[in-house]
Amino acid sequence: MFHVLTDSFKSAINKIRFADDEKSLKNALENLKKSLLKADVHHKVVRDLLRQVEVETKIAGIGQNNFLKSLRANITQLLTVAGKQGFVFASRPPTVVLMAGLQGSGKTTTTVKLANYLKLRQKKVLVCACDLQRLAAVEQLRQLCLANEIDLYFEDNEKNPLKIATNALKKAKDGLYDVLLIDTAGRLAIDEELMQELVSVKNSLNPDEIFYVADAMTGQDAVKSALSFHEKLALSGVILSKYDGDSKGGVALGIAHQTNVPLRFVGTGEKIADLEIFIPERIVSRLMGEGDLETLAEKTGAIIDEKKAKAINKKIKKGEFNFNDFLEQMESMKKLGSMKSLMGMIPGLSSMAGKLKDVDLENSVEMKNIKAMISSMTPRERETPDLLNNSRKRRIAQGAGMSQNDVNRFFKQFQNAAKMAKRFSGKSGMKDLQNLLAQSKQSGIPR
Ligand SMILES: Nc1nc2c(ncn2[C@@H]2O[C@H](COP(=O)(O)OP(=O)(O)O)[C@@H](O)[C@H]2O)c(=O)[nH]1
Ligand SMILES: [Mg+2]
Repeated sequence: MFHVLTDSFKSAINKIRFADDEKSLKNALENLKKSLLKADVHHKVVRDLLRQVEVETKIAGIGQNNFLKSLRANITQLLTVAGKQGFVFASRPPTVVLMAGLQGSGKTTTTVKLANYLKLRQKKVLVCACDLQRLAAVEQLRQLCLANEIDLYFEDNEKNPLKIATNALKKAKDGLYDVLLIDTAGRLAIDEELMQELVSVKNSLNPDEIFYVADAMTGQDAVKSALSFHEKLALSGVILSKYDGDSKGGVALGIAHQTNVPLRFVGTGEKIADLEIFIPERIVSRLMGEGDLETLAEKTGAIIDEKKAKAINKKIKKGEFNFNDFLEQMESMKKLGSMKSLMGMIPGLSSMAGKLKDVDLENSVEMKNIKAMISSMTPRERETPDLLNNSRKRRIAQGAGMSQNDVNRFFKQFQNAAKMAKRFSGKSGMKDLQNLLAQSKQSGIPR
């Protein structure tokens, strides 16, 4: 999701060498300024950021290292405002979260994304339908919750959102829920009635969090509307939705600083898995092209069943990883969200993410072909990949309606994947991985 910004950072950083003159510093700053403005970072934010970097770099000595150090420190500072990070649980459950925002900003989708995020982390979550403005709103939420096995509280004949929210809170307490998420009505523009509705829910439920869902595609308008909501409601977090439409990605850099409310999560797609936690240090790593393995590990950790993972790991070590395991791994990958967003978290791959068309794992041709090939195998072949000789491959190709070349190519990929997995699963595996990371960190950003 940050590949546009990441690319522009990289190109700016490449303008300045290890020991260099003022002209290349100017060049680098100019380059950065252009791309930040193009990405719709507010001009004052850009000016202050670059001014600071310029002064600091000059004091420390012009060169790539000092430039990077200063850029990193100042962006981290820009993204960091006082307040909570990620999802924070109240000391006494249920943690009550009020979701607010304009109509169409992504409140309902984000509410379900957040519920799903928490559910994957073994939390008991109740969603409450308090958007009574639009006829179809409750139904939309009901469908989304149903599809994602999330508990929903709604009332058919009640017209007062405050009553519904109050009843939902009672249910959340009685049912020992960890979290209650309240989806509310939006308006096309900010209006007094809507604010009153939100304020009354706020006053009587006393939520632990008030999240404002801001549509990243509206650029600086997202910041303005967040500010007006903040004035009335005292927001505790912003969630930036639709961050996958990346032309105006710069809002993410400025919004916390401009509103003085921490950016907590970012929505990166229409699918329910497309929600990412926003932790400034990690985002800065990503912007600098170093990836974000912590978030990746956390994401996979929430999705992968530990027992199963251990069993697979054992198989990999023994060289027994087979096609059934492969399929299963692919299936669980789907839950991780889009390929593009995952690639952005891997050091060295982040710059590739932008060039990649977003692969929809579930519906990609590759995935379908692989499934077709595996289902053309006999159970024994699936368990024992080494069985595949030429005549078996020919049969599988025919069965899947593909060429033998396709099967060969897939088989090679599978073998490579198994080999890679084996390399990293051994005792030295973690070390290997760490060395790899250390190398990519040392080599700095230009890659
Ligand atoms: N591409 C993309 N679309 C999103 C995202 N979040 C929400 N949407 C879409 O935005 C539209 C409005 O979302 P909705 O949740 O109904 O907005 P609400 O009126 O604030 O509740 C829907 O079509 C969603 O699928 C996102 O992160 N990325
Ligand atoms: Mg809605």
